[in-house]
Formats: sequence, structure tokens, C-alpha cells
Amino acid sequence: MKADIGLIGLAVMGQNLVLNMNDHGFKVAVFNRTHSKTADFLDGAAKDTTIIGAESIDELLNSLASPKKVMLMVKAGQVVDDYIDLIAPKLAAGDIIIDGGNSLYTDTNRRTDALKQQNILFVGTGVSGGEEGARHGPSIMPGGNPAAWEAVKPIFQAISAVVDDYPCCQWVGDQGAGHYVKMIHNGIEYGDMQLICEAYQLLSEGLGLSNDEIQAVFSEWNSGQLQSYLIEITANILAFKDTDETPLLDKILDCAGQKGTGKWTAINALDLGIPLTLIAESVFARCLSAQKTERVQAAVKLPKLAVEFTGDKASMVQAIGEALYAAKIISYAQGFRLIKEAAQEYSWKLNYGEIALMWRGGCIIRSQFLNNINDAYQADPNLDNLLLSDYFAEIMQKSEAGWRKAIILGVEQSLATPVLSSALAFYDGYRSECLPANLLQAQRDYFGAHTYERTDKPRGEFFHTDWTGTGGKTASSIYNV
Ligand code: NBP
Repeated sequence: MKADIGLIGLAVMGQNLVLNMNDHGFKVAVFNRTHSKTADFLDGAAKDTTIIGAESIDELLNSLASPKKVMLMVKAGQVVDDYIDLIAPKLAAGDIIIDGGNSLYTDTNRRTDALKQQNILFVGTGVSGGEEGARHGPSIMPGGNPAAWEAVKPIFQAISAVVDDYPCCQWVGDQGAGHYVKMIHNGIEYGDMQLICEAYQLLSEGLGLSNDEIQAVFSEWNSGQLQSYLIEITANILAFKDTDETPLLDKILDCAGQKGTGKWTAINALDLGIPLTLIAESVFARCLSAQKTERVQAAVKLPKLAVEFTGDKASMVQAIGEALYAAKIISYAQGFRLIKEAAQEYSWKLNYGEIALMWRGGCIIRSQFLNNINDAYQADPNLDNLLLSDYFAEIMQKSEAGWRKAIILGVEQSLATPVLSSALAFYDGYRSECLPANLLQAQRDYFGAHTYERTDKPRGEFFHTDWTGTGGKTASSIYNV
């Protein structure tokens, strides 16, 4: 019997996805550049399964049923192109290549279009959930050539996480839409993590709570509206003791690593001109953390003001929880706004509610809150911004006082809260009918003749003023917003 699907790339993700497919009754053929890893896999985790090992690409392709489906789980970038160049000429019209790695969505746009010319159906899919998700149910976000969906759907929906009978795998959209949504997911993950870190620092350094006390706060938060996987694991991390029975967390160096998907998200927001301040700040927060040596010097040279907290701790803990929730709403509102802009830019038809539902299982940002996002889009599929939904608008109003209070605590105690604070700055700006950009436009026109629009004239009419009396009448030919 021929295999249902072939998978190339037997590292942590590939191996676990293959085992997951095998558990669900699919016959899988596998290939890895370094064959010894295939052999080890077949002798180890894949022993007593129906998984077939191939020593060459030809052997892999010959073992597949038609239409042939070949999934790549390899390092993103050139390796994916190299495999496509190797495989595509050996496939027939209607065969399918799937890239399940963390590829940049623009690469997926290019690959989908190029392979369509060769009558090969390309799918670029985000797979979230790491090793555990891949083995027992990831969130899978496929996009690319929609003609491939019916063939890959039974496999992907069988192996994905399922929440409330809803598979965390739905067709996202054309070209790189799946990889794009996975990129935004990762950006949101950066934001959620930094938000939790800032709340933790306000509780520990700001209020002087012990790790055990903070653990209790996070556990309580996890039973309410803040319920999420990341809040849950934070409580577990706070409770975890090292071999000497002291908290392991206190011994971990405060230098954050990153692999780049948060940066891609922030760059994309800048490219599309969408304020994604919270995620961008969370990337910068990791960059600042990595400057440890310099920070140690600065801590001596630039000592902080020491102000002790004297207020009511219980009400401040509540305020920090409100700040966390309000800023989280800002993060998702910004993220979904960016997705909407990309959909317009690339003419993708996306279902925003389904995207939220797909993130409820298998992935790192899974949370209760994603149901509320789906509800908001169900109520109005064309919603411009989540903040404009009645549900979220009401929460923002209720949380605002606590949010400001928590930020003031950070300001008074010289504790950096870049994402909590920038989220509030965005919120205040977003709901401002008037911003000081009138002055900015005047400045631009003053020094560069960039022109401006007037409040007493219709939009689209541009004016230039000779501000000094020594300038000319010629305006800059390009009006850059
Ligand atoms: P890696 O990203 O570490 O990739 C390892 C695989 O790529 C191995 O099969 C390796 O073959 C192959 N490979 C490399 Br590296 N260079 C190659 C080359 N020049 N030619 C051919 N094959 C090459 O594995 P992973 O962590 O399982 O991730 C797979 C994909 O899934 C990546 O795109 C990753 O970003 C994405 N992803 C990872 C996670 C996660 O938690 N790890 C989560 C979600 C998505 P070899 O064995 O011969 O070296």
C-alpha cells in the first residue's frame, strides 16, 4: 500500500508530526538529508509503526499515492527552495508540496505563484505548539493554493488540536496567508510574554511580593478572564524550586533570546504603516535585556530613585491584573488590525473569527480570551478594530483606572514597563479625535515644503505656506504621509 503523505526533515517537529499522523491511521514515508537520523527514528520512536523510511528523494516519491503530497519540515529559507527545485520536476500536475516550517510569508507568496505555473499545488502552513503540539495536536494554519485544501484537510484536521469539537486547523487564505497568520501569532506571543514579565516585575520589585505570593496571584488570574497557557506556565515556573529548594527563576540570567518572528511582525507593521506598538516594544524589550553588560554599568552610573510602595497591596495587585488584561486587548487589537491591512494589501479573503478559534488549541497563545475575539467578529465580520466592539470597549473602560495606577507604580519605582505603557499611549492616541500632528505637518511644510491639508477645506486639497517669507512657492512634488 502506498503512503498517504511523505515528510522530509526528521528533526523535532518532523518526527513528532509523523508519529501524530501515524497515530491517526495515515501511512507516512519519511526522508532526511542525514540518513542515519531516519534509521535512528525507525529503530526508536517509530518502531512498530507503519512509517516507511526512504534513502533517496526518488524512493520517497515512488512510495506515495497520487496525488502525491510531500511535506517539508526543514530549516526555513534556502533549504526549502532547494528541496522544491529538487522535487517539483519529479511531480505530476496536481501533486502537492507543503512547507510546514516557519517560512517568511513573502517566500510563500513567491513559491505558491511559481509552482502554480508548473501545475504543482503549494501549501505554506504555520504549525504552532512546538514538540508537544506536533506530537499531540498543534494549531495548523494552512494557506497557499486553495485547490490543495481538500486533499490535505483530512490529514491536517485529524492531527491538529481540537477545542469544543472545532479543529484548530482551517484554510486561512491564498498564497502566504497561512504563514502570515503564524507570524502574527508569534508576534502576539512576544507581546503576551513581555506583558506577563512586566506584571511579574511590578508584583515582585514594585510591591515586594515573594515568588510564592506571586505564584498565588497568577494561579488566581488563571481562573478568571486572564486564563491562558502562558499565565498557567508562569505560575508553574514561579513555584519551581532548584535542587537547593530555592526558586530556580531567581537564578536564570535576564537576557532574552529570540529567533526573529517577532521582528518580522514589527517590520511588517512598519512596512504597512500600522501601529503595532506593543509587539514592537516587546521585541525591543528583549533587545534591551540582551545588553546585560551595558545595563550593569548603567545601573552604577545612573542610580534609580528609591521609592518604597506604601499603598494598599491588594488593590494594587488587582490594578496590575487590570493593566495586564487591558494591554493584552490592545495587543490583539493591533495584531488583528495588521492582519486586516495585509489582507487588503495582498487581496486575501480572511476569516478573523476563525483565526482566533484556530489559536485556542495547540499553540502558545491559547486562551479563553480568543473566544471573545471570535464573538466580536461574529457580531461584525467587518469590524475595523477589536477596540470598537461593545464587549472590548466596555472592558477597556472598566480597566482604565487600574491600568494607569499600575503604570504609575512602575514610573514611581523606576521599573520599566515598555509594553504596558506603550499600550496605554496607543489607547490614548487611538481614541483622540485630535492629535498634535497639525504641528508636525506645519513643521514638515516649513522645512521641506511637504504641504498640508486644512481643517476648513475638503480632504485631499494640499497647501503650502512660505513660512519665513524667504521661501519659494514651489511645494514638494511628493506628499508623503
Ligand atoms: P530545524 O529547524 O532544526 O531543521 C532541521 C531539519 O532541517 C533537519 O531535517 C535537517 O537535516 C534539515 N536541514 C538543515 Br538544518 N539544513 C539542511 C540542508 N542544507 N539541506 C537539507 N536539509 C537540511 O528543525 P525543527 O526544529 O524540527 O523545525 C522544522 C521547521 O519547523 C523549521 O522551519 C522551524 O522554524 C519550524 N518550527 C519549529 C518549531 C520548534 O519548536 N522547533 C515550532 C514550529 C515551527 P539534517 O538532519 O540532515 O541536518
